Amino acid sequence: MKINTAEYLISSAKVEQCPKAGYPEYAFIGRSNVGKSSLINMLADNAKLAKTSSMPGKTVLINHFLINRPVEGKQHNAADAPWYLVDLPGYGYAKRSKKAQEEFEHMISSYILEREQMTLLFILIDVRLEPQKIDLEFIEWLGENGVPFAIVFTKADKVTKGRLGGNVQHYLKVLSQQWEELPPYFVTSSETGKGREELLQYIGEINISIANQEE
Ligand SMILES: Nc1nc2c(ncn2[C@@H]2O[C@H](COP(=O)(O)OP(=O)(O)O)[C@@H](O)[C@H]2O)c(=O)[nH]1
Ligand SMILES: [Mg+2]
Repeated sequence: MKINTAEYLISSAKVEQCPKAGYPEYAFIGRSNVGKSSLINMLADNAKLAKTSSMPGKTVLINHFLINRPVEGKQHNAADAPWYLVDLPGYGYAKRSKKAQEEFEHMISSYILEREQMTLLFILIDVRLEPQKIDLEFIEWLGENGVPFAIVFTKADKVTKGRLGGNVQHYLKVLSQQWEELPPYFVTSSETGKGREELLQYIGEINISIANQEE
């Protein structure tokens, strides 16, 4: 699929405030600092779209971006159909108060469970790290709730090729203790653009199958 335009639309504190159009929606989530903003910018080929920040935990809003804004009077191809990209706040930010943490969890879970347009959730995992409890628990929660998701390993440029393959396989092995069938996964680097084509193609294929169902 092609990205013709990518623009920031709105930040919402609640799922009810999110945009109303029924475009397919792909949300990105992960621990603070996992590389979410960088990945979104890399996908959109716009270094400033989602603010990257070295200060974790700042964003506590649901950020909607519109990819491929429809042009009035012009038919779009399935390959460059409009979709929403959603930047969800990072979890696992230790400095939140208990109350803030509860509000945060409520916001995330209501978005994930109630947002009808949400087609797929991408969970970002720093490929350098041992599987983290917080991510594994989150993935388990998604499974319990039947939420469709895929895994995006980030920062692939930060490890050697050998360790990259080894870490990915190790992660999948840990997941396979929980899961009979492994989720789709992508290995990416925002520095080098690795994984961009694969991710966009995957999203494009889902968009096409949704468009075909609607016909
Ligand atoms: N080398 C490298 N650094 C990255 C990559 N992705 C993110 N970073 C760095 O990791 C830090 C956190 O990235 P950011 O996108 O702000 O993470 P977020 O908190 O998940 O949105 C920043 O210093 C980024 O420059 C990557 O693919 N490769
Ligand atoms: Mg960010």
